[in-house]
Amino acid sequence: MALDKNIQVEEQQNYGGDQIQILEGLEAVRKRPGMYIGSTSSRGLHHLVYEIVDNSVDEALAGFCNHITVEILPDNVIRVSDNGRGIPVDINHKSGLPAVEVVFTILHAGGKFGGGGYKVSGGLHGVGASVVNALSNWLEVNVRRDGKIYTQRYERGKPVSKLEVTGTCETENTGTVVTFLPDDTIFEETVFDFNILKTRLRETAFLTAGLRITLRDLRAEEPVERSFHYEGGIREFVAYLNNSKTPLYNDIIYCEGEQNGVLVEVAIQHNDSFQENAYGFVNNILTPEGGTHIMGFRNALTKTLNDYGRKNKLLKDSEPNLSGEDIREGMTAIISIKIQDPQFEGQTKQKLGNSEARSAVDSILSKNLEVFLEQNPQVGKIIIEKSVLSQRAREAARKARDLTRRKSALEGFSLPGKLADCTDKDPKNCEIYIVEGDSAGGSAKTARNRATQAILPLRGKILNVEKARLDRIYGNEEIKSMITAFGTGIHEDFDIEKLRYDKIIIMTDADVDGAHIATLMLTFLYRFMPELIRQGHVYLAKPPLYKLERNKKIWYAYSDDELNRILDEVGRDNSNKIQRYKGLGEMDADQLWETTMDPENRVLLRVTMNEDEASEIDVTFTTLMGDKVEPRREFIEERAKDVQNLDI
Ligand code: TSJ
Repeated sequence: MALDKNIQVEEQQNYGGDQIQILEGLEAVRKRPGMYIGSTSSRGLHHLVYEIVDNSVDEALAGFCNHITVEILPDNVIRVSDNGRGIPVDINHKSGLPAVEVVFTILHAGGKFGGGGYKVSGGLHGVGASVVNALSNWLEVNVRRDGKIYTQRYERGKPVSKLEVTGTCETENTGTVVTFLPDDTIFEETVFDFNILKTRLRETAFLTAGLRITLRDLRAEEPVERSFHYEGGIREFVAYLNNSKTPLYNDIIYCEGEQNGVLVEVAIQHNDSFQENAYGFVNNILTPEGGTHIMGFRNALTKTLNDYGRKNKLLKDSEPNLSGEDIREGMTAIISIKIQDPQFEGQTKQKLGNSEARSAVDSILSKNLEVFLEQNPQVGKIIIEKSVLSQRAREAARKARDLTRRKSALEGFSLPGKLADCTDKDPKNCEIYIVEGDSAGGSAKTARNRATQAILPLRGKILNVEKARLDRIYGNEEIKSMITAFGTGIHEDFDIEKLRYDKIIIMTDADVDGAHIATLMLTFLYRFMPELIRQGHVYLAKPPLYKLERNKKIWYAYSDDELNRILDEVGRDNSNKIQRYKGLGEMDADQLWETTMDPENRVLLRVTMNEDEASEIDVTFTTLMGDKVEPRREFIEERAKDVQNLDI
């Protein structure tokens, strides 16, 4: 196939070697990078890598590539290599440039060419290689094709050499290598995070069955390498997400199909938890806001299971239909579609709008799920029985909630008895300390600034919401008092405008138990009020680990490193008195104020979450809070080195 027919460049006026026009295109990218890659923060920086990798994934989807390697070289240079056909190098007649140069110098060329087939690079920010080139200090491309090695170099988007043959290779040895250094005058952050790349590349490997993706970090003396390769694709993704949970049946329900140009793949397995854990992907891009593909999925699931339950008398005629929520309780699922021209809608342009996606997912899943249930009646029975239990718990929870609502309407708004509220009523100035144990709660009440700091002591370990159904959660005293104290309500009643405190500060002992209680608290907030975390209202207090006394002077150290720094400064001899704090209770109120609560001196850790890693956050919580010991031990060992990193 002639290449010039294969390449369509959007900006017609850019043709004919009109260099100025072309440069203007990329200059626009440098002027307003956010428009093209979302942001110039760490997120945008990592996005550059995905933009390049997506091109290799397209080559894999087309069936010509089965291995992609991503390397972080010293000085945060990135190298992406694949064993595909190699980007075409012949001259594109319209522009007079080699095809590969068009890819790197003309805006949007990347997502447009090679018509036919499904392109992940045509997605949300799928703006292609030219944007990465424009935002790189330098970029080098290396193509192996027809027994030759071709090379070209660019600086800030402009070619500084012609495409040249720089060597030869076996004709069977084909592929593309792109190496680049992100421009440090554009990005606020230029250091790559291995874990962020690892999560995303693992996800990409799950979504592209059979493709191997290797990630290598060559910045330190000891190279670090991870390789991802899943013959089972999204089936293995679901198994991975359920790894630390107990599945309710062994099979992973799986189907794939195509309808009106939409490729659909779905994998489902229920576990004994009470959370829904479903992720939709459009052209390999996560869609947290959902859209038509998710609507089709939900409709098919609810209808097929109700029909199945009725037909097989698992649901009595007298019983109401199961709701979608009942069926999705404890369900882990991946819905992955590939579509030629995805339309994203809504405020954040993250919600899929294509109506053909809804009907494709709906009919492909309905057909296949019905067959699966007929062939696996034991699985059908388990899902229906679980859903009926969920339905009853939901009904009980609703009644309990209605009762509370009616009660508070009668009695007026009443705060929990244990809360020592602050006097200032402007939420902007106020903070609430959630404190473990009544005794630490007592010191905190004495220590606090009554005007702006409220204290809510909780008794012992709070309920693990990963392991409880809704009715128990809403019946739990500690959880009820947090909900009323915050003022926001919960679920469909949740309203962040009603939040009574700007900061919610979790204060626990600096030991293993304290960390466990903090995790239980975060789990509750993440599952039931994620908006509080998203908007940055949730913090962990950091009490000191050591008190050092020397010649009547006192220092507090919040880590072993800090203690050593102080000791180096003041001298290591026997006039040092070092106390290791085992709990908040060992400090008197003055010390607690000075070290942990005084806004002038304290250390607060803000809890954040990276929405790009949504599926990984779930793995974090269920691994930490689930019953299985082995996955938890592995997880903690793997993360032990960056425990101070609070991104959940
Ligand atoms: F776009 C890019 F430069 F960012 C990039 C593209 C970066 C990397 C690492 C790889 C690639 C890439 C592109 N890998 N493989 C391809 N394949 C093609 O561009 C290609 C090859 C052959 C034909 C053909 O019709 O013969 C068509 C295409 C689109």
